[in-house]
Amino acid sequence: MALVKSVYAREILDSRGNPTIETTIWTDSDHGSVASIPSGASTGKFEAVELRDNDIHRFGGMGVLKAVENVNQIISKYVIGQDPTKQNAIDQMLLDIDGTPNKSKLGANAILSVSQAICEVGAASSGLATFEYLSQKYGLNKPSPLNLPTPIFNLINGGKHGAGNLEFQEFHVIPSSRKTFSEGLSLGTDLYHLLKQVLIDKKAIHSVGDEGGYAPNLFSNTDAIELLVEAIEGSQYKINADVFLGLDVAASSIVKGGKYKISDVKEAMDGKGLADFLIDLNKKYNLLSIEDPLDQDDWESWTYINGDLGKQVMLVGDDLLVTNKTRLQEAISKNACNAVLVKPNQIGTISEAVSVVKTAKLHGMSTIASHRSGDTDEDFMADFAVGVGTDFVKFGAPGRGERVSKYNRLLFIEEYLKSKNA
Ligand code: 2PG
Ligand code: MG
Repeated sequence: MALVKSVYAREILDSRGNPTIETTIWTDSDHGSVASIPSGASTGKFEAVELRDNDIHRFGGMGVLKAVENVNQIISKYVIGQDPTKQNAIDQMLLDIDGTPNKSKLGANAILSVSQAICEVGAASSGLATFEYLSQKYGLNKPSPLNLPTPIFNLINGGKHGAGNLEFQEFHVIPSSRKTFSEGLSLGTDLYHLLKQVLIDKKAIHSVGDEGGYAPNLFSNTDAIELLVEAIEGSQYKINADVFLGLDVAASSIVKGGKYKISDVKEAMDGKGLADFLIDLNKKYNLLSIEDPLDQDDWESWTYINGDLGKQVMLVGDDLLVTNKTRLQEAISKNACNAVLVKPNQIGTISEAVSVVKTAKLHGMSTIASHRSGDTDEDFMADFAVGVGTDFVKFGAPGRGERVSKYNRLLFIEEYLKSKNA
């Protein structure tokens, strides 16, 4: 049995040029792992605490030296000597050392960097790829064999990730899940390139936003959807057969005093008004999924929209659920949504994120493994998605290194599984 020999954290940069934490773990069997942690811009208010230094003289207060110190000075003492394959026990120990409900003492970024590195080194010391290890450990993709998830591509970046004029945060194209992963990926890149040409032809801005999607200056959110339709119509793919549309409204980022104001509608709307707007939008575009259609506190309107659209559309809780089992159980009891976005850094340990996937599956909900808008070249989430059998992944546009590292890892896994089953 291998035991943890060293744990070492340091500060690196994420894709927005902000500091983040990276932790390296070695075992006495000379297996190693390196885990870096992403960071959101449109964060839910119920997320676990991302510890920042708030020292305005370093990185505008965004430094993570306290989190780094918490790993090197405190957490490492407990983790050295542990069997890294005991993921749940180590995660529980991390929760106990922190002792707060939201990981505010040590920081969810510090804790997750260790939890994730433990997962990867546990896999390595077991002689398994991380996705195989997760699948064997948790058995969540049974009885079916290991499957590749369907990618959700964010081709237009609005909200807090874009140029400032689109209220909705993400405009997605989603290949039919009948396609293989690599077919889906090439569909995503074809449409990514065609959309750029559509923007150039319209003399619109075609530079990209935080997640690699374009961040054009448009008049309304509906205009952005129309651009996706135009790109698809100019392609070899059939809309609503080969490829579907989706949105992340990220409504918690646009709500003010219980009202939502979007450029498509003159007056500010209450929750029911926005839900009705989205119900109408769906009649026109037959959306496959709508993430965070309403604010994280607006349970009543979530239940209303889920009652209307829930049978046809994936209504995805991101800021609503924050990868938190208690919030997920509340959503289940209120019938508020039918799908869950899974971002381990919203909750802070791998085993808690796994238990959210497990609960969602038990209740027949769809699951989506997700990156963050500030990310690194870390590809762990690709292994996580395959290993626990999420239905979808959301890793941004098929462009920019921190996005394609994850898609490329899925390509590798697809090829690996094919050769193994051949
Ligand atoms: C989201 C995410 C990722 P952020 O809202 O779904 O796309 O954005 O990481 O900024 O919260
Ligand atoms: Mg979201």
